[in-house]
Amino acid sequence: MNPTSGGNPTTSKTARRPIGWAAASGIIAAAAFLAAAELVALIVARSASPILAVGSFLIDIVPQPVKEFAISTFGDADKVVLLIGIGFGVVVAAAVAGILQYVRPPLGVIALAIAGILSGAATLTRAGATPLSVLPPLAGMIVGVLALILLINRLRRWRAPRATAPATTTAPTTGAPTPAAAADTPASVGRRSFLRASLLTAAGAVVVGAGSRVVNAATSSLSAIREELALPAPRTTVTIPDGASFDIPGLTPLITPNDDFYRVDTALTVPSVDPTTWRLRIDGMVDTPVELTFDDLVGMGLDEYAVTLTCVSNEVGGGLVGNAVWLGVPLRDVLRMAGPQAGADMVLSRSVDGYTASTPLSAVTDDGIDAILAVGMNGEPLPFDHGFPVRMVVPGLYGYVSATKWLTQLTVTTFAQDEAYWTPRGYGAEAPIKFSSRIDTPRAGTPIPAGRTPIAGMAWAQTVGIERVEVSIDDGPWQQATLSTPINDDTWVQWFLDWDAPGGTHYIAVRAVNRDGETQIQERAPIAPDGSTGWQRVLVTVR
Ligand SMILES: Nc1nc2c(c(=O)[nH]1)N[C@H]1C(S)=C(S)[C@@H](COP(=O)(O)O)O[C@H]1N2
Ligand SMILES: [Mo]
Repeated sequence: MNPTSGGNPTTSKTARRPIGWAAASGIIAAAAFLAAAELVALIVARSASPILAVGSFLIDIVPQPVKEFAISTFGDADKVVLLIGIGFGVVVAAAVAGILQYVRPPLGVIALAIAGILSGAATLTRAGATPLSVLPPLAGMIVGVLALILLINRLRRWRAPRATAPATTTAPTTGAPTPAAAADTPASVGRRSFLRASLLTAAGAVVVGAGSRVVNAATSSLSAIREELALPAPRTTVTIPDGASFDIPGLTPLITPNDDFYRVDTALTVPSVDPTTWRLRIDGMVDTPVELTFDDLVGMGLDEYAVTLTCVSNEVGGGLVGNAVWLGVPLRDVLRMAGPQAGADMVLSRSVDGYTASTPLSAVTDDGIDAILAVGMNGEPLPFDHGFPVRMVVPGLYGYVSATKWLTQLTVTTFAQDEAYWTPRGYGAEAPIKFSSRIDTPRAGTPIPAGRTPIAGMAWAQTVGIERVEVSIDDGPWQQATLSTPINDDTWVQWFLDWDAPGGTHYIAVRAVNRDGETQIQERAPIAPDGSTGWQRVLVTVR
């Protein structure tokens, strides 16, 4: 089977091989280091990829003449050459670390730790570095050290029996041992265990590392595209009326900053959609199917709309509600291009990731409802989390039946014929927002000092408007709160009631009345199938 193992060379080969395997272990541990770092970078600090940080650090510290030499010699490929150089350096250093860990433990671990500290320091020198930037190299260091210890220990276990009993495992005169005999020796068990661990670690590192880097690179070039996206100026803007917001500590701001806006979706990773290749198809029960590019869409003219979004999963008093100034195009104008046919009663909107929502056709075609395709949110292109480049916003309907992000298709159809993502999962096919009110301050669990203090919060009744908000203290009479001036009927309002808080514990309850004269439903309902109801009542402590 193995004609070369007839003579004496086996001795020297056996002696050399563990060093080779130790070097390989070091390289695999380094791969695990980089892969873990890339994965954590993707999650917490996109620009903190250690290998790129070290690369840009080197670019920064390299003397100008060397830089010029590199550019004149390698041209556009200078960065590739640099990365290959670093890669080569990493491989050599990692091999040395592996050998050190085998012959002189824990020198290899120490070497990896130093690499972790140095690359962590390099990431901190980068522009835009935050304290989170040290996490990728730190995670890499931990994973790399663990991998190195694991592999070198297995390597040692494999080599140990061979050293003590070499004669029993090989038969130099007849060649290789029989497979059955080999399977039973401690050496071959050790060998298989080492090789399996090496292979799994190496494969895992390649898949995780390369995958994370590719996703990171793809989405960061998209970040650049988003950053440079010049949306046409709005033809009309939202005017915030005087008295639209109160300056009360603890009260939610009237407009929710994008970073604070709640996020709800089924997407495990945020879809990357390039606006230059984005298309919106409008099909189904229409006279002429239409396909729009991003430029077609924004070319229709953009206007600002202030709309408060609400999630069906918002519990009474909860935070899954936010208000933004959206920039977009009326859905009715877009649908009119295709010409919905008689008999249709639903628009099934579809996201690039397959998510679907069922919206009543009337809600997106009625003149009185500002249903839009939004491309901007609070003065910037839609954030990736919130549906870049195009999403739906429909006042008065819960997000899951109306606010499709990363939108790519609108199919005009019927409720009888089609159903959306959440419909077979226990949620209503149609779900108008149940108007509600919420207490922001004082909060349960945060004691307040006795004396004058505002009770304040938010209330919303999209498309109808809030008529008044009433507060009851310790189940006493309902007192009318002061409302902020609404931006429009689609946005929430703030409210407050001055309270001379006596010491002790008190119940505060709130309810709203909408402009149709209806009082908020008192009876508690769970979020499924179509939204919670109930009056919020909090227990506050006054000291
Ligand atoms: N593509 C897609 N769009 C989606 C969802 C989703 O899961 N996938 N969730 C919807 C739900 S349930 C809500 S409440 C809103 C939330 O929008 P936001 O994350 O921008 O606040 O998005 C809607 N649009
Ligand atoms: Mo939602």
